Amino acid sequence: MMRKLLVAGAVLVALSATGMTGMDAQTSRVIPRPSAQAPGPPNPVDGSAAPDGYSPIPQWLGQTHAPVPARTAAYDVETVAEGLNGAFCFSFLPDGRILVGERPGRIKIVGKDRKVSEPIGGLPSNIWARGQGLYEVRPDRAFATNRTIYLSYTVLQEGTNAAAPPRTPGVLLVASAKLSADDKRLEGLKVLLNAEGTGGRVIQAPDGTLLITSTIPGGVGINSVDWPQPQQLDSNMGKVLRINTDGSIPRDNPFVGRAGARPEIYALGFREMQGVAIHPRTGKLWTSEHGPRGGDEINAVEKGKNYGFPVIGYGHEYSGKSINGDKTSEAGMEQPVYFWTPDIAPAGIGFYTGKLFPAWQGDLFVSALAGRSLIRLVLKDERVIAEQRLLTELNMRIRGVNEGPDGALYVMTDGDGGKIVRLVPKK
Ligand SMILES: [Ca+2]
Repeated sequence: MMRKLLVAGAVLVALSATGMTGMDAQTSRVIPRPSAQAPGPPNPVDGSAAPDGYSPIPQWLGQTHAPVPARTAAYDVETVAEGLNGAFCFSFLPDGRILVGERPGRIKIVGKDRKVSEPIGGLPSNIWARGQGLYEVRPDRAFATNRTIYLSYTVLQEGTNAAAPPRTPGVLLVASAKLSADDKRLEGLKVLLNAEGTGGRVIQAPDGTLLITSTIPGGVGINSVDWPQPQQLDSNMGKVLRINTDGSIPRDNPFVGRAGARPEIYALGFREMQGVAIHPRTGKLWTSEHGPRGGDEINAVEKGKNYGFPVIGYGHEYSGKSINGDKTSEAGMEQPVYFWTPDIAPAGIGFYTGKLFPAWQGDLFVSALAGRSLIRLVLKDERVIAEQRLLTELNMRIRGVNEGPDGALYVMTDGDGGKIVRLVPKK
């Protein structure tokens, strides 16, 4: 099985080296996937919080287990929306309404009256949602005038036996569409990129380009050493990718023109990034990343750089085995800004710049699934100087966090019966 995939991969690399580019090459390229999972309990794709006593040594004081902050703020929690099912992402429309994507393949809008709309129509009919699905729904920064939104979702690649698919068979596509004037349908859907990953998010950079995270297979029974794609420039998996909003490749991408390298690649060496945010001052992409077992990371991503996976890291295989002899650093590979071992399973992240909580300005907030909390990281440039866990009183898996246009902090919970709540200063 693995050999067949490798041979197919080699043929396709040869094809792309002959100058075959664009969607034809992307759809004909065979993207490796793990074989089907043995019957048994569900795969904990969001990571395992099981501590195994492994406690890797950080590169500097404060790269993990930072002290609690000196300044805190008291907050009240108000419910904004309820009854979400499998919500994965949310973002604000310019008028303050909230666009929500649910992973089974539904987009809903939360009105200013806090009512949740029916799912909007016109989504791609070929979304593969069994264990994968819709990962991103995000308005263009000029949505008010162009009505454009960007989506990422998984589809079965050509030739997959849908009756007996491999594990995480879906490949990640990025598309644009326009939201109809009555907010009821997507129109003019256009696929922009085959990002190849098992999942991933999309965010618009300050220069207008789209930054995409493309993840590799993970979970119990999958060994990191079998998935070298994050270090391979002929694969889009395990990367941050960068495209223009029409799907074309920016000419200043770091590997444009390099033989055998995918021109979409912006940075490499990642595992499973579920959180993306643009730093409000530097304009740099920050990501959250699930490590395999431990080694969950926050990274500040720079063009052309290598973030190390699976060569260096702070986690173990799910089996408990070490990865690459527990190597945590190497020349030419970037360190995470911060890491957690054991894992918290970080999902959505957001910077806070609002006026309602002066004590939180400039902080990064991280949703934690297994960690069942909202984590506040106090930053000094690209170092963490304090860590605080909020919303532990909810005892829920937290899926997403974003600052609202009103300066409140909005937080979304995971699973069925999920909700969006708003943190405001305590009265
Ligand atoms: Ca890393």
